[in-house]
Amino acid sequence: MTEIPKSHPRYASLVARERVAEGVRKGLTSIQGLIAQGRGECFDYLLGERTTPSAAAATQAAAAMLLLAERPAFSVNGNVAALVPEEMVKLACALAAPLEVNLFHRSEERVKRIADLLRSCGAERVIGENPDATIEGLDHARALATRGGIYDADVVLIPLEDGDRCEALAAMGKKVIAIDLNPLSRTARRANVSIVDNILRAAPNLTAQVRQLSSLQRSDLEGIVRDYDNENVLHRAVQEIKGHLEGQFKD
Ligand code: PTJ
Repeated sequence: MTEIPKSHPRYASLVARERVAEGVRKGLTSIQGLIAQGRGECFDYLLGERTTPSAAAATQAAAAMLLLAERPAFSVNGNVAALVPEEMVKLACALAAPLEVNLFHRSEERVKRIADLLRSCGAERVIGENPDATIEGLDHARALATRGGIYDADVVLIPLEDGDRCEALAAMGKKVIAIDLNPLSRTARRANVSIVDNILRAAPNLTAQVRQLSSLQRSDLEGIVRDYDNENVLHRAVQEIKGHLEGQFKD
């Protein structure tokens, strides 16, 4: 990896870029993952590279929804594996949820590499290497799923997901939580809860929220989910981008 000096004003962003590039070199991340990272970087820049108040509200609702879930499951793709493998394992452990490797540009070799990486980070349950079910409405490789994981889950966390799969999961009656820096994406608009934040910040924030809310009564968690309005949160995210941009040219 290229050594990035800590003093560089764009340190965090450049390190993330290096991690995804390293993911490609190690056979974890697809070449298309570099483009996805670039798109994410652009939206993060527009948001001011911070967790905005609307993202914090979405993160809290996501944590409540996950704590209420009977069968939560987390999807991991090549970008997620490159950027936050340890954080995904911590989150999965906090909720005793399986991590399912689920790829858009699927190759069995890449699935195995990602699964092995998650296990080496201490994951208790990693699936996806032997899919035994298909999600209706999707063409072949993207439809592959695993019973006991995403296929049977009532709540699914889908970071950096494609819009079709988000829609297909929602059509199966699942509650869907997305992490996606683009508030205008089909994924963000179709999910029940959309965390418009960089997964580098969103994953540890979500684990912290799960721990913090875990002592609440079910009725309090249900209240948080009931009061959450995803359309309003996406609208706020766009306003936060607008506010940040206007702030750049104040004087
Ligand atoms: O590993 P695979 O084969 O499953 O492929 C994974 C990618 C991400 C390449 C694939 O799912 C894909 O092409 O995704 P898209 O359609 O480019 O969507 C990715 C979304 O994630 C976009 O809306 C990006 O803005 C967003 N995004 C990218 N990087 C980040 C991000 N959101 C949060 N944090 C990021 N670091």
